[in-house]
Amino acid sequence: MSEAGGRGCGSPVPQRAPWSLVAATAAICLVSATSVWTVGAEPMSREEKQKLGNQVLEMFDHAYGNYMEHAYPADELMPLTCRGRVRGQEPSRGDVDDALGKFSLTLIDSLDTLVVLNKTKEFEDAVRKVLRDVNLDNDVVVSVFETNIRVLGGLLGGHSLAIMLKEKGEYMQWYNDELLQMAKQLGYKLLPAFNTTSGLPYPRINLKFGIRKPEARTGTETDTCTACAGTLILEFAALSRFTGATIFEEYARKALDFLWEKRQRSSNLVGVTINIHTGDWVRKDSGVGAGIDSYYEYLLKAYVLLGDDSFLERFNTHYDAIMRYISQPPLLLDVHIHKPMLNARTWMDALLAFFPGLQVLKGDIRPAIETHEMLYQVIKKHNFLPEAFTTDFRVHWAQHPLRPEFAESTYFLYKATGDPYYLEVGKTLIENLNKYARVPCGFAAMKDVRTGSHEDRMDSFFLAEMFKYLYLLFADKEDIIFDIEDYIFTTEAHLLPLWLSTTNQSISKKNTTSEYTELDDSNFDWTCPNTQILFPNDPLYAQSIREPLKNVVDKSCPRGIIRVREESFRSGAKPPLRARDFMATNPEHLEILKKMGVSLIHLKDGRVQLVQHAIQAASSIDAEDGLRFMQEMIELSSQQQKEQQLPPRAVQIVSHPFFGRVVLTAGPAQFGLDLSKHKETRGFVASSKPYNGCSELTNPEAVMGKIALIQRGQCMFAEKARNIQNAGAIGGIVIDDNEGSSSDTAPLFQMAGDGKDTDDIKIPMLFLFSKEGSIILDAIREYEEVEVLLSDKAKDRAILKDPEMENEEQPSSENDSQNQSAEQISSSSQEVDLVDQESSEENSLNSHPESLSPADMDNAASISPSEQTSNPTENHETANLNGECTDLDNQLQEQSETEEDSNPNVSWGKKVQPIDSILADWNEDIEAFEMMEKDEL
Ligand code: DMJ
Repeated sequence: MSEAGGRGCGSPVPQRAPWSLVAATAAICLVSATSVWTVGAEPMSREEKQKLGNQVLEMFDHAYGNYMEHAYPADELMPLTCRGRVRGQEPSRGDVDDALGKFSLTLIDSLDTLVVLNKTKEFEDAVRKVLRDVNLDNDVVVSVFETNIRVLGGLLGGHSLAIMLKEKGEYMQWYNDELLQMAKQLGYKLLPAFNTTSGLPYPRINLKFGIRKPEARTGTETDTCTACAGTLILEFAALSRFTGATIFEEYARKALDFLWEKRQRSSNLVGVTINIHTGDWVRKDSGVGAGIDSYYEYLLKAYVLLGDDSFLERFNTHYDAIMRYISQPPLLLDVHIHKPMLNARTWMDALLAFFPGLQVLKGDIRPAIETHEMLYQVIKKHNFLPEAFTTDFRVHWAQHPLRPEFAESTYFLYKATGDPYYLEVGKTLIENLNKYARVPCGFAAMKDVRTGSHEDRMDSFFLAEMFKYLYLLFADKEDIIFDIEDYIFTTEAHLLPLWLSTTNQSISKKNTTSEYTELDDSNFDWTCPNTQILFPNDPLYAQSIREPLKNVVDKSCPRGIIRVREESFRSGAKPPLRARDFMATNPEHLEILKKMGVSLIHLKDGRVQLVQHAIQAASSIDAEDGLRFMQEMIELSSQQQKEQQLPPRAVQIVSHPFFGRVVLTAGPAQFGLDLSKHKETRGFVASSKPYNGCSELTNPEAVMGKIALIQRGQCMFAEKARNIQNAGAIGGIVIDDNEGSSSDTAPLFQMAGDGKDTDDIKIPMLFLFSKEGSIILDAIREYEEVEVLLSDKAKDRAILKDPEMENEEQPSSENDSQNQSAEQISSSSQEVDLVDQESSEENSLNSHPESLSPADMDNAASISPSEQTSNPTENHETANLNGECTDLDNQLQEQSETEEDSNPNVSWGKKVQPIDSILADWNEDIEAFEMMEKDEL
């Protein structure tokens, strides 16, 4: 046990005012609960836990080994092309690349994971490599936030465990604080970012030239995200306390003080982005996910690590607001900081999955169990948590970059409850990673959880966090060579020792302002002390909380904004009219519209337009309902637009040595066999001659019965399709002729017909960008015979397996999963049903003869004061899920193209303008709704 009294998963120094003991008691809960579980989910045997732990080790070796072999010293591994990602050498992915500083990011981020996973020898080697190879002085602009949590945190975590090992006397005997010296060097490099009047850091810095010098190419930004400015204290304070250089902790505290000062005083919430010079909130929406997440996390953890009450007081004030406005169990929904009863969006992002873990640390177990269970239901439906999903659990953004937040919360909930259910959850996560994300050269992010297609990306946080939490979930105390309870996890899961709380404390409180109102403790009735009693008395407690949520995802009905004013219910008033229920021919509905200040305008060309004037509403409550109704309509219309466009398809390489492990994102065609309605097409590939497929094929014997590869260009897609079909091909893959194009950076591409009847084309046609196409072409060069599966969704590898390949080498984890083929087959077919069910629900809704569907409204003429608001897929200035700012165009926008621009009959996937609206008279709310879809992902 540490000097700081570390207990549970990092507890604070228990020597404070009584009410500040909330977190301390939470930690006590964690310990007592784990030892009392007797009934409920079947306990997991020690052997099974060990087996799963070993599986995690094998998976880590696969990820780390491939990074070291094929990517190092690059920052990250590109697992599909099996090479390193070097910034500047790959097409830019926008702000995501700001994490890459040419400093061997993945190696540094993995350091303390090696020790947790008992790979001490490898740790020693890795530290030597960092000291020998890593340069922190590159002329590259990096994100201050990412560099802090991943690199500074990685070096400090490495240092913390290096000195622990050295003290134990066997490993690292040569170590002389070298990692700490590097951390200090990096700390000084980040300090110029804080040169603002507010003390909030600039979002980016040039590692070599700092900020604002001409060579720096950065320093003109005015905004940063709250998490970006508020997620420094753990690393900076640790750096100060390790080194005695107080400046780091001072700067981080000053930034936190400023954010606290700027909180919205009536709601006690903070917005997503803030102007670093004026302190004005730039984005006034507020949640617990992207852009804000780790600000809250660091307030509570700063209290735990530094023992400073002011941080707990701030956290509790915010937490009270979160539970009052944002938490709508099991959902967590963004609201507007000035009008916190108004939801700012109708979807949630995947980053909020860390929140149940934080609630455990706080001691508030019930909502943690509820939200976690809801997230687990979403995962069971899609195998992974999509980057964003709606309140009725449809996919809003289908990517999944192997984020660890859900595993993190699972670990903390297991620690808190001791309920073996959470071990089963962890087992599912392991199985899904092996089944769907594992590729021969590491683990690949999911490009689309619906199709199972991959992205050539394995982020460093996958090694820093995912394996740590999964391993710890199944580990017993004796499986780890040190006491994990003596450390606190940073947001990147780096370990900082709790004894820092009593070291070099001189900076403490020097700059931290204090201005609080005592909290009403009844807000925390259900916090740890209660739980402590509940668990021993009722071991089924967690299960009883989960039970009502078991079908929350599958049985959920489509819904838009879910918050309905409490006072409406209290007064017995009818809930407000929902956009989805609205029928233009229903007189009662028209009456309600009028009350809400919404008028229906019938345009000359037969289209209908809705306009709202808040001042014409019968009351301010009706005006608010009207605004919400308009917001729902906009959301519905944009949703429907998305649905009108064809979803991506998958090309899965099924032959040796891929065995279905590589899944490429493919663009659909608006003609030929529809893969979503028919069975997939499987066949060997063959290049057509001529390669552009623009005339009768000269090698029909080669493509007969195969899937023909054709190059894009020189004639219409439909013409290519006809030529290969005439030659006997069973399908076609068009490969982009623009070298370097990739689905990682380009929007989805749809192949349109030629403006004529294309019913004669019966074979399926898919489009691959050049990078994905090269993966197939390279495979042909290497293995000659390459078999692929064209489908709407990657198929389970166990089903795909060619009997002839039965004896081929498989990773051990896969062998395990293959033994369960029967189970897998049934679960995958169930999933298909769910998808069908989902789409048929939507069709029936839209085909209602009387309803004014959002599609009708899409065509309304624009009279909106703000055109950008009306089309949520255009011109998005956003912050991404790591809390950075990015442009969403590439991700949300979908293209549809033919080969020739000149064809007048072709549908170009032009954007249909969604409903335009006038939202005058209520400027503040207009801003809130403008923000709704412009969110950081
Ligand atoms: C990690 O880099 C950190 O956890 C950060 O706080 C946000 N999330 C990513 C991984 O998803």
